[in-house]
This record gives sequence, structure tokens and C-alpha cells, in this order.
Amino acid sequence: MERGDITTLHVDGIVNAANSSLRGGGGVDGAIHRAAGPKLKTECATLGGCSTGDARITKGYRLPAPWVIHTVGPVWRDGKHGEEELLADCHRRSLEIAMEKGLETLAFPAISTGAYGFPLRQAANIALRTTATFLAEHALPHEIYFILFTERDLSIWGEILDTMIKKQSKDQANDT
Ligand code: AR6
Repeated sequence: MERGDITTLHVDGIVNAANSSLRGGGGVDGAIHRAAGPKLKTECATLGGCSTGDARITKGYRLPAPWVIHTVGPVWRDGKHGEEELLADCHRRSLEIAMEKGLETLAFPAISTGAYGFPLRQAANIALRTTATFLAEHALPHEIYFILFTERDLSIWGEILDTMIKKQSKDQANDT
């Protein structure tokens, strides 16, 4: 978990918080398209879009990461429209696609927490829990990075990870 710009990472794949058109946009999507160059848009245009909770893979072109997994997070409405499950689906589908492609290292941004308005703590819980479950059940990817854009986001995600680790240790101690 670190603060930074996901477009600069030397990992096998980075995840993009895209929209269902896959034609680019603002936020991390805009930054990824700018850094990858115009061929990314051309490849995305051949994919026919992507529904919320699902993901598609493309090359990374000029990015240091050779692959980009584009996932479409839910727009936060009131939490009663399946937002949590859809955000978990985004993480699971991205991880499945990374595994199928044989990617060993993958970096996620904080999907849905910018323009799409998902509450940060809730999003961090879902992202970290879904990823931990996937990693426990699959051999790939080996390493997952969560890249937070601000110090505040990083400290909130760090807190939630600490709470999860403490709870897990407590549960394990209770089991023995
Ligand atoms: N590296 C890492 N994180 C970043 C970067 C970066 N270079 N730039 C922004 N973030 P958002 P969403 C953080 O709005 O909420 C787009 O227009 C940002 O601070 O990028 O899923 C798409 O086309 C925030 O914490 O994604 C969609 O229409 C997080 O990335 C829509 O926005 C996600 O913010 C998707 O909205």
C-alpha cells in the first residue's frame, strides 16, 4: 500500500477505474490514457464497452506496466443499489483476469472513490477483504499493491488494513 501515481509503476498490470464506454475519462482513467498514448484508446474502442462490476484487459502501450485491466466501478447512490457487491465484483474480476494472463504483480487504485463517490472507508474494506480472500484461494497474482493518491486516503486505507490484521490475529488466537 503506498501513495503515488499508478501510471508510473513497474508492475505486470495496473487496474483502471474506467466507465462503461471504455473511451477514457477524467481521474485515474484520464491519467492512464495520457500516459499510455493514443493506441490505448484505439484498442479500448474495439472492446464494445464493459458493464459495471466487470473488467477487460488491454496492453499498456507507453506505460511501464505491460497490461491494463479496465474495470467499471459502481456509482455510489445510497448503498441500497448493490454498490458493495458491484465493487467487490470489480476487484474479483480484475484479479481473475490477471490470474488468467499469468500476471504476478498487480496495482489497484481506489476504484469508485473519486468521481463515483463511494465512501472511502467502505470501499477500502471491500477492496482489501475481496483481495485477501482471492489471494488465499489462488496462486496468482503474487503481489497486489493499492495505490492511494493522497496522504489522507493512504492513512485511511492503512487504518483499515491494520484493523483487519488485528481482527485476524485475534480470531486465530481464539481458534487455538
Ligand atoms: N494514480 C492513482 N490514483 C489516482 C490517480 C493516479 N494517477 N488519479 C486519480 N486517482 P476516479 P472513479 C485516484 O474519479 O471514482 C473517470 O472519469 C483518485 O484520487 O479516477 O472510479 C472514469 O472515466 C481517487 O481516489 O475514479 C469514470 O467515468 C481514485 O483514483 C469515473 O471517473 C478513483 O477516482 C470513475 O470514477
